Amino acid sequence: MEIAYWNKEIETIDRDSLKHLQLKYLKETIGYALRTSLYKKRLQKAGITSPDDIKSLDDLKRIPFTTKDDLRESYPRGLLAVDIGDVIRIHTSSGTTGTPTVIYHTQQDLNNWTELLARCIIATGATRNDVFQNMMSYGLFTGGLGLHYGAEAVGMMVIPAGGGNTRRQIKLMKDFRTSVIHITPSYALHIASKLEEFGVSLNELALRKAYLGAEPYSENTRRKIEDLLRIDVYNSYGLSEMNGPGVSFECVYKCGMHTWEDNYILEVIDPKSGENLDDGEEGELVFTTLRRQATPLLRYRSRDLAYILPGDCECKRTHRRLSRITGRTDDMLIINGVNVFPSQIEEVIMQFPEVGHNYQIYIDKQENLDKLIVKVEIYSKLFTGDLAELEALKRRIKDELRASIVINPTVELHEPGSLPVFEGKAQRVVDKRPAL
Ligand code: DLL
Repeated sequence: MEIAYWNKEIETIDRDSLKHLQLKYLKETIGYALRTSLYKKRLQKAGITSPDDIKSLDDLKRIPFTTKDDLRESYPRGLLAVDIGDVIRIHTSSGTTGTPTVIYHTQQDLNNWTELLARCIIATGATRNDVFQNMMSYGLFTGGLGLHYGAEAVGMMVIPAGGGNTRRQIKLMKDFRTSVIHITPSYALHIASKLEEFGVSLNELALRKAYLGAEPYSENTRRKIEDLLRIDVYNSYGLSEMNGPGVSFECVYKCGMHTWEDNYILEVIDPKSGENLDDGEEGELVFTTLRRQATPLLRYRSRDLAYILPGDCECKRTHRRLSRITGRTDDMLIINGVNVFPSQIEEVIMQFPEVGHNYQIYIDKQENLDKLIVKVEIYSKLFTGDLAELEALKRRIKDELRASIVINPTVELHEPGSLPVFEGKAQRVVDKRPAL
């Protein structure tokens, strides 16, 4: 098979040269990190006051981990390493409470990110002649704009459709001969189930490939989507703290996701002890940015569990491959690709004086899409009152939730004592989605 590369030299670089490059970039990154209030203190404590204090990649272990809480506590500018005038874009993502995490980008940061996505796209065998329909939402979420610029750099015709509006998505795919889609697994299944309803057959479409990510899915789901849409599905992993998509992506051999190690140092650690694990051992993924100026992050704990696939890939790329994400070490939920922490929901509903002590977060599948139902107990006297008042309360809770978690939940009001009570640790989340 003829293998195409976007940047063959760097994608197939020998491991020794790659490590050399990592060290050079790590020193540069330390230089940027020392300009932020958070890292200045932390690095000094670890005896690192200048990039020259980093002599080898092993010195990375002297640096403490960075957590999502660190990002939240540094909001809005504690991790900004450049002049605000040099920042040209920000992206944010949800934190465990109302405070989001923010990543700033310089022009060079965005150029680097675009380069990574161009590599990913070419690695899947797509070309400039493909028509790319981006069904990830545009905005602060990184799935939309991230792939968008990568696809443009490759020279594809980009349809920036964004998420939702299935009828229009299908019409766009048909009218413009879309050949590559970027989409969450759940939305891909939903679209597949709707083709018939909208009177479109697969023969009228020109689909070849789909890039799926932003939420967990299994090999079986991949095969199902490949069969239903008659396409090749490629797994794509990323997180907003590491730019977003473009961290790890499958090549045409679809045997794990190459992680661009000239841009990220990837460590797999035992989540309990923090010790580094070997290739093949499952643990928490920890990333260090190597090419980011505006928001360098050192040893960021992703909370995602996976392992590195030992051995070489037939595509000759030397950047190591990640397994599927096998789980998380925290309670973050991913609902139709959107990350939600139960604590965010609790924070919103407990603002309402009408709300009692108990609530439940219930998630299920409906027409292949995730459905979120927030069940809350309210004080009984409210049930004897006006129905319209209850409806208004429900709407207010729903609106506040939507504003906070960017998902439109169904809100149910319940009488006190009607939701399950737990003597020990409350089981607030009931996730009825089929196992992966
Ligand atoms: O979801 C970035 C992204 C967009 C990746 C589009 C791929 C495609 P966040 O919103 O910060 O960023 O969510 C990151 O989503 O820590 C994982 O738990 C989960 N996740 C992302 N990709 C995958 C995947 C984007 N392929 C969080 N498989 C991560 C399983 C994934 N989980």
